[in-house]
Amino acid sequence: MTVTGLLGEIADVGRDPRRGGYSRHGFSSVESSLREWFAEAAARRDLDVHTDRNGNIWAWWGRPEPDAVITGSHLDSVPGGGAFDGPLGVTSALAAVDVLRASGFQPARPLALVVFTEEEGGRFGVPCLGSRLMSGSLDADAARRLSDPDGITLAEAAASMGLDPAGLGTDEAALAGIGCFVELHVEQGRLMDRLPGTPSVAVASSILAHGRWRFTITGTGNHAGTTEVADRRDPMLPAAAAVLAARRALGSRESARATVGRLLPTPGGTNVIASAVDFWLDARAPDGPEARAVVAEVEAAAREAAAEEGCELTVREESYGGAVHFDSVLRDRLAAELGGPGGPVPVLPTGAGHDAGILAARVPTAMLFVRNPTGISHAPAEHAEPADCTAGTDALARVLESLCR
Ligand code: HGY
Ligand code: MN
Ligand code: MN
Repeated sequence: MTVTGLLGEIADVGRDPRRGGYSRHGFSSVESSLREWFAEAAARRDLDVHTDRNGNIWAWWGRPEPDAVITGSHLDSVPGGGAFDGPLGVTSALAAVDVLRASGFQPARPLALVVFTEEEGGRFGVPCLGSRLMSGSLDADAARRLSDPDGITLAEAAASMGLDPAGLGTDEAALAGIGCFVELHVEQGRLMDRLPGTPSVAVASSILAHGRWRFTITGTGNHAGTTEVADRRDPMLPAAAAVLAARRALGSRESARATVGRLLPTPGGTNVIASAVDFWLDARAPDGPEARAVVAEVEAAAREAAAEEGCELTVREESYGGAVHFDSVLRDRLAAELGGPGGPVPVLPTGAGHDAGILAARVPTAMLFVRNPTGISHAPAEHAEPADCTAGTDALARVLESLCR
């Protein structure tokens, strides 16, 4: 089946009529039905399916043995996300298996597809949760204590999906079995679309250092109509100062990113001065020190404004990952093999985090990008043309065939 056909099979799962796009949060009933869809699609291809201790789903072509070639991505989304971020990598992997089977190919190395748990960190706040747990880059005890906005812990959510919470954590056996990992992903930007010839496929070079910091500002809840300015301790003002500081911090840093996309006042009444405000800063830069310098600037602005307003501020780092530079041998091999008379396919950086970025610390890892003509992602307008998606499948099939010889 084509990748477009496979995407069509899940096109109605998790649509978000209020936000538009898709809301497919980790550990939700929507994501569970996507996981069931994947398991059935894999079983229909005679792949042996199992779920690991961290909830990641594996589908093996051949016996799980060392030096396996792994490909896959994720099925969860951000709130109101696009149709391709994650699912394009998973459906392309299934479609690539169909291409290889149709050609009579028999892998000489074990080959597996994988769907990682909670890549967007939409429920428990830590992106790439499943690959971080598996690779040991997230402390298992701290992970078990992560809680969602309703106070449900990861341990409880894992148990409710049939996992043993005590089993969450580094999976050295799984890691030892991986010879290399290749993730195909829709490009989250317009670098490819701006290149001459608008190539369908590119190879990733690097990922920005990035993290998430939770700011909590407390003041005095009060009546919007009766409270005079002199009596106000309104946490919204330092919050506003921080949001503006995030943009100011990028002024001299052209490759850095700072975003506040989620802000929650308590209690959140129209005629109420908030007693507290929580918001999350997503900060990214080519290296860790620069990302942390951005955070420091925002925090300083928030502290100054909080002091002026008589509010209290706490800042907590919820996740962080350093810059990723993919395995240069694998990167250059893929770019050359996918190239043609005009030379290798483009090799491009990204500001988006991926499970491949987490695994890169433990195993040789590469990424393929498929062109996104809108350049938009994490929004309903995210797009990839069917012809480019097919080119992506063919590229992934060529890469898997080459790696599995
Ligand atoms: O936030 C990211 O960069 C990714 O989509 N998790
Ligand atoms: Mn994403
Ligand atoms: Mn993604």
